[in-house]
Amino acid sequence: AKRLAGKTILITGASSGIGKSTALEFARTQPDDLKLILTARRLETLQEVAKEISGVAKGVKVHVVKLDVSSVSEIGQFVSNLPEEFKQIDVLVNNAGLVKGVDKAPEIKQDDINVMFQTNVTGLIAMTQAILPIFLARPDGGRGDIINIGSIAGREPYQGGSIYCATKAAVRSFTDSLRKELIASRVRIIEIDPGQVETEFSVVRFGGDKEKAKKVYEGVEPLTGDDIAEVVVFAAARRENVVIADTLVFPNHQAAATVMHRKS
Ligand code: NDP
Ligand code: 8X3
Repeated sequence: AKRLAGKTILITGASSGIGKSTALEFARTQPDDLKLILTARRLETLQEVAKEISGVAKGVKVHVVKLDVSSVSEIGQFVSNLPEEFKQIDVLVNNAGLVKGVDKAPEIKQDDINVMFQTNVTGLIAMTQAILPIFLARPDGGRGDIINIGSIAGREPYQGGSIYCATKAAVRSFTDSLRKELIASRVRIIEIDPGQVETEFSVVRFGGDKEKAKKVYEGVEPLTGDDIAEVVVFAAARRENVVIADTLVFPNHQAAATVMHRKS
C-alpha cells in the first residue's frame, strides 16, 4: 500500500483527537515520502504533533499552520501563504469540529450556536471551496480526495444535541451534494461518521470540566482516535476508482447515538 507515496495531505483540527491520530497514521503508513499540512488554532500543540511525527517517520515533511476554520478570511490567506512544495494538496481531511454543551433548544446560547455552525459547517465548506480549485485544475475534470468527518449525530439527532446534530446533518447533506456535483471529475468525496470516540470532544463540550467528560465514557469502551484514523487512511489509500463514500463506525457497545450498553 504505497499509493500514498509523495502525496500532500491537509488535515484540519490536527492538534488533538481524531485529527492528530490521522496525521500520525498517515505518517506511519507512508514514512518515507509524504507531506503533511497540519492545522488548528493551537500552534504549539501542532508543533508537538510535528515533533512526534518526526520521531516515527523521518521522511515525512510536516508543515504546521495556525488556522481557525471559523474565520473565512484566515482560510482565504491560507492557500496563498503555503510554501511552494506544499501547494499541490492531494487529500483534504475536514476534521476540525466541536460541540458546546448539552442545553436544550430554548436555552442554547447564541454564541454556542454560532461557534458550532461556523466551525463544523461554514468552516468545512470554506475549506472545501479553498482547496477544490487545486483539485479541479488537474486532468480528467480534476482529482483529489475530500474526507469529511461527520458523526452518528448527523444521522440520528438526540436530545441536548440539537445544534451539534444539525451541524453534522448539514455536513452530510453538503457532502452528498458535492459528490453528485463532481461526478464528471475523478475527485473522491468521502464521509466517515464516527460513533463514540474518546478524545477532547467531551472536555470541550463541558467547557473544560474533565470530571463531567469522564462520566460520558463510564462503563463503556469508546473508540480511540487511532481507530478512526485507520479508516481515514484506508479510504485515502484505495485505488483511485474506489470511493469509500460513506462509513459509520461504532464501538462494540453502541448501536445508535443513544443506544449503548453500559456495564454497571
Ligand atoms: P477533539 O476536541 O479532540 O479535536 C478537535 C480538533 O478540532 C482539535 O484539533 C481542535 O484544535 C480543532 N478545532 C476546533 N475548533 C477549530 C477551529 N475553529 N479551527 C480549527 N480547528 C479547530 O475532538 P475529536 O477529535 O473527537 O473531533 C474531531 C472531529 O470528529 C469533529 O468534527 C467531531 O465533531 C467529530 N466527531 C467526534 C466524535 C467523538 O465522539 N469524539 C464522534 C463523531 C464525530 P484547536 O483547539 O487547536 O483549534
Ligand atoms: C460525537 C458523537 O453522539 O456524542 O459526534 O454526538 S455524539
